[in-house]
Amino acid sequence: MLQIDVITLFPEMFDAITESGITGRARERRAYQFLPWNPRDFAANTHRTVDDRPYGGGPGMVMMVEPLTKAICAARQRQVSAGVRKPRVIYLSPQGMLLTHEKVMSLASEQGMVLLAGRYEGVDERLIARQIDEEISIGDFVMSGGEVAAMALMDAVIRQLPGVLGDAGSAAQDSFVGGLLDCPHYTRPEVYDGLAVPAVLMSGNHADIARWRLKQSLGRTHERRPDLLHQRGMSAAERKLLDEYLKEHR
Ligand code: 4GX
Repeated sequence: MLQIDVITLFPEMFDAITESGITGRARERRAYQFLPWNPRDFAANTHRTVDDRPYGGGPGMVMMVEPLTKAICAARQRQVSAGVRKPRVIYLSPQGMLLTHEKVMSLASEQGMVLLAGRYEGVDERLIARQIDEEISIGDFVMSGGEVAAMALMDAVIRQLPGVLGDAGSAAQDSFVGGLLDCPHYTRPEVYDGLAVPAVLMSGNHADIARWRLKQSLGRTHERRPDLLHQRGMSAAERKLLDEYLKEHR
């Protein structure tokens, strides 16, 4: 069972994923174990202070090294007790390397991870130097805290765990698995507000349908994420399909 410990000032926020949907069912089925740790429980004073003013001045507050270190060590020890050989400690921050499908798959193959979800302007750099193995960002934007980023990472990892998705929602069919964006999807009615479902999807010809879906994926990736397409490359057959797509779309 994957062990996930999270260091957070807002443990209740994580109910959003541990109690609902696919990630909630996966927890009930013991695909992973989740434990939050509140750094306030490790604070040195009666006010439970975990932040202080930044050296050098400026606005905002910085998370202190000591309560965070104690919380991380408690989480690490719990992971070791649960059988995790070498728990990775990950700090969610816009300064980290961007999260990718490849990184998600690699985390899903580990025994456990400790996530640090920070608040305020950031954490004391010496905490990062001594306790953090890896800094990960979920995108080039700034949120009010690391909790939503930690939940995004957890959700992406949990749905890759064995037995979490059935055949119907197989993770192998996801966008990015083939290095391309997903194709469009349709359900009833056949015509909505004058927009018909593409005829090929009503044809019952499974080879034609697969070919159409790949063509759409190639076309959308070319238009929206040319960086992904250049990174991945295309076979001669795919190049032909993309040329067809470009002809059909003006
Ligand atoms: N991808 N945040 C971290 C605290 C913070 C502030 C300043 C370092 C410097 C984010 C993201 C993200 C908000 C998490 C600020 N840490 N995390 N937090 N984008 O925006 O991962």
